[in-house]
Amino acid sequence: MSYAHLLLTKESGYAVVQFNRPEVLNAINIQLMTELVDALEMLDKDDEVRCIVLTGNEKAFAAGADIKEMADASAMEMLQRDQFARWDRIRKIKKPIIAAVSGFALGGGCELMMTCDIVIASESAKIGQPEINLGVIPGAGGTQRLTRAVGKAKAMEMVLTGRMIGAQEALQCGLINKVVPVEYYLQEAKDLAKEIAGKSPVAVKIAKESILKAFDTTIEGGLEFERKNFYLLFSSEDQKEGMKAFVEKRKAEWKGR
Ligand code: DAK
Repeated sequence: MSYAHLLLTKESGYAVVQFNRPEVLNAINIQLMTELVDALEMLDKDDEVRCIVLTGNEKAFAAGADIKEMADASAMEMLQRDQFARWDRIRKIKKPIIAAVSGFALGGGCELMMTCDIVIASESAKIGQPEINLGVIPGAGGTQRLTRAVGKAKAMEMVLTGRMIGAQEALQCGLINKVVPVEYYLQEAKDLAKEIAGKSPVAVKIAKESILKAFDTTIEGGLEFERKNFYLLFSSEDQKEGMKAFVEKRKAEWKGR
């Protein structure tokens, strides 16, 4: 499968999807987004892939939606492009997605990063929601996911000023998982992907689904959902194998079912 704006590589147990529009700091145009959704859905169905790494390059993860593409659009055109539907499909990917972020992650780039499940950043990462400087507001979760991740105070500051924060500040406010020197951020993300790929695929998917449930339910509903999923896993071969392997003091061999 070849893409105009993405590079896709498969390694043992995981895949790396890299944005490839370096001349515009990986600005996300409709084609890139279409390709991204297509690639992620394809990898979600691929049994050889158990975890996905999403990355850009050292200078930019993604500097936002392509401003030139939407500058002259009318509200009706924006509605008809139905970009939200595409962004929503990323949220439905079942396998874990690790964002490996260096340089700019702005606007839609930051929103895409927040849609991922784990974020490894380089020390040079600059993260923000600068839409206010363009006369608009974030359009793909920047007022919602950011607020849930960093709290009202920080989200207000970032969205109302458009100011970027550095990797350390993003780490302190819980927006990302880890900061490493720029030469290691991608390898760190790959190592993590490999580690997750070594777990039971069925348990990993259900764990991701259960954690995400916490964002759209009450604690009561969430605990119920978790309990049912916990019971459900006792119908998997992986649960039998995992517990048997523990008792027999050997490494489990996951079947993914
Ligand atoms: N769009 C288009 N081109 C961009 C771009 C962007 N977001 N960001 C950078 N570029 C282009 C620049 O125009 C320039 O191209 P040329 O002029 O050379 O042709 C090239 O990338 C290099 O950029 P600079 O020359 O500006 O590089 P600097 O290092 O000087 O500055 C910068 C880097 C990141 C500070 C600056 O490029 C910048 O401020 N970029 C814009 C950042 C921004 O405002 N991002 C938010 C965009 S709005 C939606 C979903 C999502 C969204 C909307 C709707 N739906 C579901 C409906 C999201 C909206 C946004 O993200």
